Amino acid sequence: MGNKRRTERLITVAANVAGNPSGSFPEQMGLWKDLKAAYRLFDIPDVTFQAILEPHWRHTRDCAPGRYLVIGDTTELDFGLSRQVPGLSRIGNGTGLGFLLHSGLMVGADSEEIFGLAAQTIHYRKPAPKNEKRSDMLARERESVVWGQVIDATGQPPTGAQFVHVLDRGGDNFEVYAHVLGQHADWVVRANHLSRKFLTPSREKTSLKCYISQLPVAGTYALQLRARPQQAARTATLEVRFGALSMLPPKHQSPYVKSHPAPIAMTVVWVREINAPKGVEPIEWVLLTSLPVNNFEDAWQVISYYEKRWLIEEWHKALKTGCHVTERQLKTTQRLEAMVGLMSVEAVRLLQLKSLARSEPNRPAREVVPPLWIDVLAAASKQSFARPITVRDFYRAIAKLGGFIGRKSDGEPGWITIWRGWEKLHLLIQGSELIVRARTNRQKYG
Ligand SMILES: [Mn+2]
Repeated sequence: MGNKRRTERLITVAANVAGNPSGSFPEQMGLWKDLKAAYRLFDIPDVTFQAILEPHWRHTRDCAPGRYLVIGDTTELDFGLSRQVPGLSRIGNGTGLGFLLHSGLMVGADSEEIFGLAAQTIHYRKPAPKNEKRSDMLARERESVVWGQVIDATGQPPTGAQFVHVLDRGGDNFEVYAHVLGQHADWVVRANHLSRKFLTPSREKTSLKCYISQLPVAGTYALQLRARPQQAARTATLEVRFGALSMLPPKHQSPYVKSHPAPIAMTVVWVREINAPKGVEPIEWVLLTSLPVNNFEDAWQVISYYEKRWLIEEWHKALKTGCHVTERQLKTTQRLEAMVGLMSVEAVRLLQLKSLARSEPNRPAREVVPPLWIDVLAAASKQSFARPITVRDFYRAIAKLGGFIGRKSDGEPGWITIWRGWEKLHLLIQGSELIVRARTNRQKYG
């Protein structure tokens, strides 16, 4: 942050935030002097979104050898139309006021381990000028550039590591693939336009839709789908096809695309649900990838990578529902951006805990959280644990504190109960610390 005092202040602010992620800023800071100091910190020109997050991004990217997914996506942070903050831009069909946050979340390719954020950028939507000519529109910087910016900021993987960028349809863009190639990385991206013309291995121009329809079935697999609102749980049977092709450069070219004039080779993987029950929209994904696909197992792996994309949706939920970023009453865009920076890391921590509860449920909680938290939680939830508390026990006990009942039919706890429980736990921890302090004082002064 430029000097030691500021950095220490930031650490104090972050620790206060961590204690109560869903609390308001005044609640999180507790004391008026701490709140004022936090606002003062956020007003220093050097204390930016970028400066707060840079060490976290660097630490995430500095990974051990292995394959990692960098799941990229944009979320709209809408602070509400009534907000008097100069500099916010119209979002969500003009009904909101805020900015776009584009993030790359790094997770293990073969585990669900959450490593953190590899890179992020904030984007303010610029209104299109009235009566704009088409040529001007194409020349203007488009919103899609954020994908390339985050890919470039993620950069080349360290020695022995491989980055696979996993993107939804918003990322299906020639320019995006050129950026990924430029960073010696790979991609799995959901195709956006099935009518788009590709070059087949026999150098014919054909639409993606035509090309995939004549591919042979490589294999089928069964997928267990959890129940969702208005949809019962079911086992879906999925058919998988794959084939090689090349994407042609677009007709309208930005200066960046002009430097990558050649078609880009890739593989299409098409997965489609067959015999879906009536009234249910069958699952269908058309995925484009740079990873080698030679058989059904390879294709299945590509699909499994895309299936992990929901983790970034979970992170967005953690940031919005959990950390309440859009309800925070800060008065400048710089303060709002800095707050989103702090909360970004906090949301990663909460997602890590949730993911650990699923991937390593039997790991002793003691290895993940401070012992005091476990003691307080065990006492508060009136549970006697016969064995050392596991990550899963800990997680479910927090959810129960937040109102989760935990019958078999309730499934896994949702974010809202988790936040409520987390908040209560931290109040209890603060309370227990106050008692210890009060007792010490009584002993001292009698
Ligand atoms: Mn998206």
